[in-house]
Amino acid sequence: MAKAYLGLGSNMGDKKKYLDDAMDFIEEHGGIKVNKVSSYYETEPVGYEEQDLFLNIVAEIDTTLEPYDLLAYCNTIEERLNRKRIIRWGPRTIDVDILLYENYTSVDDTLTIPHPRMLERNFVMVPLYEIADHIIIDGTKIHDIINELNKNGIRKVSHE
Ligand code: X6L
Ligand code: MG
Ligand code: MG
Repeated sequence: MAKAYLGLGSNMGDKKKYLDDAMDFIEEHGGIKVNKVSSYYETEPVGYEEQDLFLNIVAEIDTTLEPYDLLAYCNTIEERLNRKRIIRWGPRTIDVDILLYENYTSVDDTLTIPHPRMLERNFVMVPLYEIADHIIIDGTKIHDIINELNKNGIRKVSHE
């Protein structure tokens, strides 16, 4: 079994429902066991700013899937939840990213692990730190990455 971290985001329609539906698809896969899920975070859009706020979460999984098979399943979830790619970095019903997969590193047109520029993105690092405060990424303790990060534009939300 490999330990991996997934980052999920939504900024269209019922954002929480899209995140929860995506987590249901993840949980129902026989080769994936969900260990931990972060709180929900409302986050300001990064990259392309003329769009709605995002809701972001991070999940820790154990999986028998190899990285490319896990990626294919993430893409299947995006298709099932009707993701359309119209504007680069634009609005989406759901985005499911592989952030980390064991200590695997891959730089490839279809899959880059760790996820590109994740260390600079508070909408990834803050929820990740909540559920994995001990991990080391690219040789740096997550605690040290978090300390250097600007935490503006991110707010933990309680949906009851
Ligand atoms: C310069 C150039 C600086 C590009 C930043 C950052 C591009 C992030 C794309 C960038 C740049 C991205 C989410 C988001 C996106 C999300 C929030 C991306 C891809 N996804 N903003 N923006 N949450 N808050 O999940 O991450 S688009
Ligand atoms: Mg993505
Ligand atoms: Mg993304």
